[in-house]
Amino acid sequence: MNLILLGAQGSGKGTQSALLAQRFDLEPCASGDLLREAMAQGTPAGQQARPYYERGDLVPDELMVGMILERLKNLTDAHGIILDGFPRNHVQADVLDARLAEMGQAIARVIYLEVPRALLLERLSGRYICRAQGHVYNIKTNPPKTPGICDIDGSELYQRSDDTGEKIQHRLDIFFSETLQLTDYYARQGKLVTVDGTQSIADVNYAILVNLGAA
Ligand code: G5P
Ligand code: MG
Repeated sequence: MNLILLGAQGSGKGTQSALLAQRFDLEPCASGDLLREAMAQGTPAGQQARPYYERGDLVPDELMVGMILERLKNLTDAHGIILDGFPRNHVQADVLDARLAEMGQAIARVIYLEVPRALLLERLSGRYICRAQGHVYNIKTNPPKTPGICDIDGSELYQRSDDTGEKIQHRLDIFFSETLQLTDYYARQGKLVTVDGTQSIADVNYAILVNLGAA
Protein backbone atom coordinates (compact mmCIF):
# COMPACT_ATOMS: atom_id res chain seq x y z
CA MET A 1 0.00 0.00 0.00
CA ASN A 2 1.35 3.42 -1.00
CA LEU A 3 -0.15 6.49 0.69
CA ILE A 4 0.09 10.26 0.33
CA LEU A 5 -0.55 12.69 3.19
CA LEU A 6 -1.77 15.97 1.78
CA GLY A 7 -2.32 19.02 3.96
CA ALA A 8 -1.26 22.54 4.74
CA GLN A 9 1.79 23.42 6.81
CA GLY A 10 1.01 22.35 10.38
CA SER A 11 -1.93 20.13 9.45
CA GLY A 12 -0.18 17.09 10.99
CA LYS A 13 1.36 15.32 7.98
CA GLY A 14 4.62 14.53 9.77
CA THR A 15 2.81 13.53 12.95
CA GLN A 16 0.40 11.12 11.23
CA SER A 17 3.05 9.83 8.82
CA ALA A 18 5.09 8.48 11.76
CA LEU A 19 2.02 6.72 13.21
CA LEU A 20 0.87 5.23 9.89
CA ALA A 21 4.38 4.12 8.90
CA GLN A 22 4.60 2.13 12.12
CA ARG A 23 1.07 0.73 11.87
CA PHE A 24 1.37 -0.49 8.25
CA ASP A 25 5.15 -0.98 8.08
CA LEU A 26 5.52 1.70 5.41
CA GLU A 27 8.69 3.54 4.43
CA PRO A 28 8.24 7.21 5.46
CA CYS A 29 9.30 9.69 2.77
CA ALA A 30 8.99 13.36 3.78
CA SER A 31 10.21 15.82 1.17
CA GLY A 32 10.95 18.47 3.82
CA ASP A 33 13.02 16.00 5.88
CA LEU A 34 15.00 15.03 2.75
CA LEU A 35 15.76 18.72 2.15
CA ARG A 36 16.71 19.44 5.77
CA GLU A 37 19.04 16.42 5.71
CA ALA A 38 20.62 17.51 2.42
CA MET A 39 21.08 21.08 3.70
CA ALA A 40 22.63 19.87 6.98
CA GLN A 41 25.07 17.67 5.04
CA GLY A 42 25.83 20.49 2.59
CA THR A 43 25.24 18.31 -0.50
CA PRO A 44 24.97 20.11 -3.89
CA ALA A 45 21.17 19.58 -3.86
CA GLY A 46 21.00 20.91 -0.30
CA GLN A 47 22.99 24.02 -1.23
CA GLN A 48 20.77 24.69 -4.24
CA ALA A 49 17.58 24.21 -2.19
CA ARG A 50 18.55 26.34 0.81
CA PRO A 51 17.59 29.83 -0.45
CA TYR A 52 14.14 28.61 -1.57
CA TYR A 53 13.59 26.73 1.69
CA GLU A 54 14.69 29.70 3.83
CA ARG A 55 12.23 32.00 2.02
CA GLY A 56 9.40 29.49 2.45
CA ASP A 57 9.15 29.08 -1.34
CA LEU A 58 8.76 25.76 -3.11
CA VAL A 59 12.09 24.28 -4.14
CA PRO A 60 12.30 23.94 -7.99
CA ASP A 61 10.49 20.84 -9.28
CA GLU A 62 13.51 19.25 -10.98
CA LEU A 63 15.50 19.31 -7.75
CA MET A 64 12.69 17.96 -5.57
CA VAL A 65 11.54 15.34 -8.08
CA GLY A 66 15.12 14.05 -8.42
CA MET A 67 15.37 13.50 -4.66
CA ILE A 68 12.01 11.73 -4.44
CA LEU A 69 12.65 9.46 -7.46
CA GLU A 70 15.90 8.39 -5.82
CA ARG A 71 13.94 7.33 -2.72
CA LEU A 72 11.34 5.45 -4.80
CA LYS A 73 14.08 3.06 -5.92
CA ASN A 74 13.75 1.33 -2.51
CA LEU A 75 10.06 0.67 -3.12
CA THR A 76 9.11 -3.00 -3.45
CA ASP A 77 5.79 -4.85 -3.61
CA ALA A 78 6.16 -5.96 0.00
CA HIS A 79 7.03 -2.60 1.50
CA GLY A 80 4.93 0.43 0.60
CA ILE A 81 5.76 4.09 1.05
CA ILE A 82 4.05 6.99 2.81
CA LEU A 83 4.70 10.34 1.16
CA ASP A 84 4.50 13.52 3.28
CA GLY A 85 4.90 16.88 1.53
CA PHE A 86 5.14 15.49 -1.99
CA PRO A 87 3.56 16.11 -4.46
CA ARG A 88 2.73 19.82 -4.05
CA ASN A 89 1.67 20.72 -7.61
CA HIS A 90 0.45 19.09 -10.82
CA VAL A 91 3.92 18.67 -12.32
CA GLN A 92 5.04 16.68 -9.28
CA ALA A 93 1.81 14.64 -9.15
CA ASP A 94 2.12 13.68 -12.83
CA VAL A 95 5.77 12.64 -12.47
CA LEU A 96 4.92 10.54 -9.42
CA ASP A 97 2.02 8.75 -11.13
CA ALA A 98 4.13 8.06 -14.22
CA ARG A 99 7.09 6.71 -12.26
CA LEU A 100 4.93 4.48 -10.07
CA ALA A 101 3.16 3.11 -13.17
CA GLU A 102 6.55 2.24 -14.71
CA MET A 103 7.29 0.29 -11.54
CA GLY A 104 3.91 -1.52 -11.69
CA GLN A 105 2.80 0.41 -8.59
CA ALA A 106 0.21 3.06 -7.76
CA ILE A 107 -0.98 5.31 -4.97
CA ALA A 108 -3.76 3.58 -3.03
CA ARG A 109 -5.15 6.54 -1.05
CA VAL A 110 -4.50 10.25 -0.59
CA ILE A 111 -5.40 11.48 2.88
CA TYR A 112 -6.17 15.20 3.05
CA LEU A 113 -5.87 16.61 6.58
CA GLU A 114 -8.26 19.59 6.59
CA VAL A 115 -7.43 22.32 9.13
CA PRO A 116 -8.46 26.02 9.08
CA ARG A 117 -5.73 28.62 8.63
CA ALA A 118 -5.98 30.22 12.10
CA LEU A 119 -5.31 26.89 13.82
CA LEU A 120 -2.37 26.14 11.49
CA LEU A 121 -0.67 29.38 12.54
CA GLU A 122 -1.11 28.54 16.21
CA ARG A 123 0.27 25.03 15.78
CA LEU A 124 3.35 26.04 13.81
CA SER A 125 4.37 28.77 16.22
CA GLY A 126 4.30 26.20 19.07
CA ARG A 127 6.09 23.43 17.20
CA TYR A 128 9.45 21.96 18.27
CA ILE A 129 11.37 19.26 16.36
CA CYS A 130 14.06 16.90 17.58
CA ARG A 131 17.53 17.34 16.17
CA ALA A 132 18.27 13.62 15.69
CA GLN A 133 15.20 12.24 13.92
CA GLY A 134 12.63 15.00 13.44
CA HIS A 135 10.13 13.81 16.08
CA VAL A 136 7.44 16.48 16.40
CA TYR A 137 6.17 18.23 19.59
CA ASN A 138 3.97 21.18 20.45
CA ILE A 139 4.50 23.29 23.57
CA LYS A 140 0.75 23.58 24.15
CA THR A 141 -0.83 20.38 22.88
CA ASN A 142 1.92 17.76 22.77
CA PRO A 143 4.81 18.84 25.04
CA PRO A 144 7.87 16.66 25.74
CA LYS A 145 8.18 15.21 29.27
CA THR A 146 11.40 17.22 29.85
CA PRO A 147 11.39 20.71 28.27
CA GLY A 148 13.77 20.96 25.31
CA ILE A 149 14.54 17.22 25.14
CA CYS A 150 13.04 14.57 22.83
CA ASP A 151 11.14 11.83 24.76
CA ILE A 152 12.09 9.22 22.19
CA ASP A 153 15.82 9.70 21.52
CA GLY A 154 16.94 12.29 24.11
CA SER A 155 18.21 14.77 21.47
CA GLU A 156 17.79 18.54 21.63
CA LEU A 157 14.52 20.14 20.42
CA TYR A 158 14.63 23.17 18.11
CA GLN A 159 12.29 25.47 16.15
CA ARG A 160 12.51 25.23 12.35
CA SER A 161 13.98 28.25 10.55
CA ASP A 162 10.82 28.50 8.40
CA ASP A 163 8.46 28.50 11.42
CA THR A 164 8.50 32.27 11.96
CA GLY A 165 5.52 34.63 11.46
CA GLU A 166 6.02 35.96 7.92
CA LYS A 167 7.44 32.74 6.50
CA ILE A 168 4.55 30.74 7.93
CA GLN A 169 2.06 33.08 6.20
CA HIS A 170 3.97 32.82 2.91
CA ARG A 171 4.09 28.99 3.06
CA LEU A 172 0.36 28.86 3.79
CA ASP A 173 -0.37 31.20 0.84
CA ILE A 174 1.45 28.76 -1.46
CA PHE A 175 -0.49 25.81 -0.07
CA PHE A 176 -3.93 27.40 -0.50
CA SER A 177 -3.18 28.84 -3.97
CA GLU A 178 -1.27 25.91 -5.47
CA THR A 179 -1.15 22.63 -3.55
CA LEU A 180 -4.80 22.49 -2.49
CA GLN A 181 -5.74 21.99 -6.18
CA LEU A 182 -4.35 18.47 -5.87
CA THR A 183 -7.44 17.48 -3.84
CA ASP A 184 -9.42 17.74 -7.14
CA TYR A 185 -6.73 15.82 -9.01
CA TYR A 186 -6.95 12.87 -6.60
CA ALA A 187 -10.72 13.12 -6.15
CA ARG A 188 -11.01 12.58 -9.93
CA GLN A 189 -8.92 9.42 -9.50
CA GLY A 190 -11.30 8.27 -6.72
CA LYS A 191 -8.42 8.18 -4.22
CA LEU A 192 -9.10 11.18 -2.00
CA VAL A 193 -10.09 10.78 1.64
CA THR A 194 -10.71 13.99 3.61
CA VAL A 195 -10.21 13.87 7.37
CA ASP A 196 -11.01 16.57 9.93
CA GLY A 197 -7.49 17.46 11.10
CA THR A 198 -8.62 19.75 13.95
CA GLN A 199 -9.14 16.88 16.40
CA SER A 200 -6.59 15.37 18.80
CA ILE A 201 -3.69 13.45 17.24
CA ALA A 202 -5.22 10.13 18.38
CA ASP A 203 -8.66 11.00 16.97
CA VAL A 204 -7.22 12.08 13.61
CA ASN A 205 -5.30 8.82 13.47
CA TYR A 206 -8.44 6.81 14.27
CA ALA A 207 -10.40 8.65 11.54
CA ILE A 208 -7.69 7.79 9.01
CA LEU A 209 -7.72 4.12 10.02
CA VAL A 210 -11.52 4.01 9.67
CA ASN A 211 -11.21 5.46 6.15
CA LEU A 212 -8.57 2.89 5.25
CA GLY A 213 -10.84 0.12 6.55
CA ALA A 214 -8.27 -0.76 9.24
CA ALA A 215 -9.92 0.39 12.50
P1 G5P B 1 7.88 20.53 4.93
O1 G5P B 1 8.95 20.11 5.84
O2 G5P B 1 7.10 19.49 4.19
P2 G5P B 1 5.40 21.87 5.51
O3 G5P B 1 5.52 23.32 5.72
O4 G5P B 1 4.71 21.42 4.33
O5 G5P B 1 6.92 21.43 5.72
P3 G5P B 1 4.98 21.05 8.07
O6 G5P B 1 5.18 22.48 8.55
O7 G5P B 1 6.09 20.09 8.31
O8 G5P B 1 4.63 21.09 6.58
P4 G5P B 1 3.09 19.09 9.04
O9 G5P B 1 4.14 18.05 8.83
O10 G5P B 1 1.80 18.93 8.31
O11 G5P B 1 3.62 20.54 8.71
O12 G5P B 1 2.74 19.24 10.57
P5 G5P B 1 3.34 18.51 11.88
O13 G5P B 1 4.77 18.87 12.08
O14 G5P B 1 2.97 17.07 11.90
O15 G5P B 1 2.44 19.22 13.03
C1 G5P B 1 2.49 20.63 13.23
C2 G5P B 1 2.21 20.93 14.73
O16 G5P B 1 0.84 20.57 15.04
C3 G5P B 1 3.06 20.12 15.71
O17 G5P B 1 3.41 20.96 16.79
C4 G5P B 1 2.16 18.96 16.13
O18 G5P B 1 2.47 18.52 17.46
C5 G5P B 1 0.77 19.56 16.05
N1 G5P B 1 -0.21 18.57 15.58
C6 G5P B 1 -0.04 17.74 14.54
N2 G5P B 1 -1.13 16.97 14.33
C7 G5P B 1 -2.04 17.37 15.27
C8 G5P B 1 -3.39 16.95 15.56
O19 G5P B 1 -3.96 16.06 14.92
N3 G5P B 1 -4.02 17.58 16.59
C9 G5P B 1 -3.39 18.56 17.32
N4 G5P B 1 -4.09 19.16 18.29
N5 G5P B 1 -2.12 18.98 17.06
C10 G5P B 1 -1.45 18.40 16.07
O20 G5P B 1 8.46 21.52 3.81
C11 G5P B 1 9.35 22.57 4.17
C12 G5P B 1 9.86 23.29 2.94
O21 G5P B 1 10.55 22.37 2.09
C13 G5P B 1 10.31 22.66 0.71
C14 G5P B 1 9.57 23.99 0.69
O22 G5P B 1 10.51 25.02 0.70
C15 G5P B 1 8.80 23.93 2.04
O23 G5P B 1 8.43 25.21 2.51
N6 G5P B 1 9.54 21.56 0.10
C16 G5P B 1 9.20 21.46 -1.19
N7 G5P B 1 9.43 22.25 -2.25
C17 G5P B 1 8.92 21.87 -3.45
N8 G5P B 1 8.20 20.74 -3.63
C18 G5P B 1 7.95 19.91 -2.59
N9 G5P B 1 7.22 18.78 -2.77
C19 G5P B 1 8.46 20.25 -1.31
N10 G5P B 1 8.40 19.65 -0.09
C20 G5P B 1 9.06 20.45 0.76
MG1 MG C 1 6.20 18.05 8.31
